[in-house]
Amino acid sequence: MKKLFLFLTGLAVMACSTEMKTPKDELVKRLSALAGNGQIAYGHQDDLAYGHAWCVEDWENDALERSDVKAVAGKYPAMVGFDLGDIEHGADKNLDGVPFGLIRKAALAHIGRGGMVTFSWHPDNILTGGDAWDVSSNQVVASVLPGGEKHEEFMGWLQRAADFIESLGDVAIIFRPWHESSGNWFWWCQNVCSVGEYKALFRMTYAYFVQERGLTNLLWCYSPNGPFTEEGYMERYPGDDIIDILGADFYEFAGPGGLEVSGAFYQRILRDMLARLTALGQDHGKFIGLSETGMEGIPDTHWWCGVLYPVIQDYPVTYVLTWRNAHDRPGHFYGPWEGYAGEEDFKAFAAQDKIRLLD
Ligand code: BMA
Repeated sequence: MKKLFLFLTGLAVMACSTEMKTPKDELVKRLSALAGNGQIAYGHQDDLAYGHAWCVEDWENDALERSDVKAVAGKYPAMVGFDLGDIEHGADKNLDGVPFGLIRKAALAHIGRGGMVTFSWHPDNILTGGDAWDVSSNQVVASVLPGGEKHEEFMGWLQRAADFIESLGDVAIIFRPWHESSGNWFWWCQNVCSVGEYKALFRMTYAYFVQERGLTNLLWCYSPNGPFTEEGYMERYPGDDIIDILGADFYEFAGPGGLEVSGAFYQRILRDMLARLTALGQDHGKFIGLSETGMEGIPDTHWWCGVLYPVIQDYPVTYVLTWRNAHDRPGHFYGPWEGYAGEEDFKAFAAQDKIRLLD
């Protein structure tokens, strides 16, 4: 506990002693305050772009005031996530059909209202022509690294992603590329690339964005999926010099044993993960975040207060982001919406002292 206190005090001192000028400084200060006060920002993917049964149509003329979270809890989430998938092709819309113009406008609107924004990225598989989930080749990461047959083309993909981020102007974003590397479902996962290749991919991305393009307002999040051991988590860690947030992704799945069993299993794994992340965060002087979580369709109507909150309340996790409420797939939702069976439970979760929505 003492170690934790010293670490948090250290972060707070770091945040207060320097002159607060850049948007990145402000975001660091904000995360330090959350960690220091034992509070957790609630985030929701795509929150301002669409919800369970609606979607922003005419985004250029829309004030973007609709939000499933706000409809239930009266406030926007503290953080909104968006995905850059398909930006690599110069597409108008991302892989889920969200116009990039809308993503830019929604991100700026949310930041303007005092919120935080995070970007993930599911780029296609440049070697096979498949999508991010195409793991049919174990040569993809090697092919995009310097000397690889796809390196130049891939640098063009990084350029388009960097162009988009640059187009937002002087705002700070939490950037979380190459996520869930400990899984086996993306072309950058551990089953299809070596430790060295993964780290090189991450560091090449960082070097291009930050050193070459001068995108210095990003906070970089590394987010393997759970469960993991400390060694497993750190095996592919790109390095303290480039990572700001130790993230983790982990979902609950309703298994054959029923909700009670799956809830208890999720809690056990999550507790173990957050305990490890807390220790790693202290050792490396980094923020920690639950960068993706949820339960598809939230069949457990007490999931927020009965399953998630009892675990996260015990750890200095700065934010928890639940995945998207797809407007075109009725059962594919991870956040609350008006009329969903667990509305009261979400309201009670949002009202907890430790949980921050956008005030
Ligand atoms: C997944 C699902 C997909 C989506 C992808 C990227 O978890 O929600 O439908 O395309 O995320 O947002």
